[in-house]
Amino acid sequence: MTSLQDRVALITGASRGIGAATGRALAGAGARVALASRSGDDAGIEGAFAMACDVRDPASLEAMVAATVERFGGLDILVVNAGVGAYGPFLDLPVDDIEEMIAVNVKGAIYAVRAALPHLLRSDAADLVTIASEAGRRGLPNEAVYCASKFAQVGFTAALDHELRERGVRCTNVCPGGVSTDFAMGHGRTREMPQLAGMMRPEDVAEAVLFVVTRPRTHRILEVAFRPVTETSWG
Ligand code: NJP
Repeated sequence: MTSLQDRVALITGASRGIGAATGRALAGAGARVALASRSGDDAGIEGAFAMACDVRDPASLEAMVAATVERFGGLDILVVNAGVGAYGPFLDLPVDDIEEMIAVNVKGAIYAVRAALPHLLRSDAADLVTIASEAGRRGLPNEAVYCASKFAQVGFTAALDHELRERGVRCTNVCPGGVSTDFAMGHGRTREMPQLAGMMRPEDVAEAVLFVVTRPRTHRILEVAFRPVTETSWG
């Protein structure tokens, strides 16, 4: 396992849920962590740098990255995690929900990488980790636009792997099934849905991220996919 001591990690969508758990895991392994979210909450992570940042706004991402580099002296790990979801039959989805999923999940991922990459390229041990989804690996019922946004993330990160690995930046898609967070509650998802039975914990995803970024630099993990053993009737 490679140490995270002195490595700097920026995590988007880190005020709660998977992003906050990932911040705790990376900080616990010695990384200095920068936490981006609209609220700017530090999720109670001691020593973290937290700042309000809206990933729908490229300028906000540029400011977040600049402040992180100013605070910690560089950037080694970017975890693209901020995401939103709205579920239901395609024609029932309000336009606002469609716009929000594309703005946060697709454009937010692209502009986060655009802001961070010049600094990752200066690192001698850089990782880009995208928290995509099982919905980025196959089409799922009542998730058409969410799936489209997650397929976009998976394709973006997988394509960047070709451009970046020889330049020292490893690119990984992390693709979990249902995780027990606030995510999409009230937007067509309920905790009782049979396909979400036995949802995983945010810490399970954080451990996957920690595993990915602590691999020896001799190899890279392209994709980590994992789902609850208890899930039923999933597509
Ligand atoms: O979501 P949640 P998760 N700009 O709702 C922030 C994927 N995933 O942790 O801005 C900046 O608990 C928001 O903070 P705030 C999913 O697609 C999930 O479950 O202050 N930040 C909060 O910190 C997503 O990509 C499941 O409100 C923004 C965070 O994002 C990732 O995992 C399954 C923002 C969301 O916390 C994290 O989801 C799966 C913006 N515009 C993949 N908008 C699952 N939960 O089942 C929101 O396969 N945030």
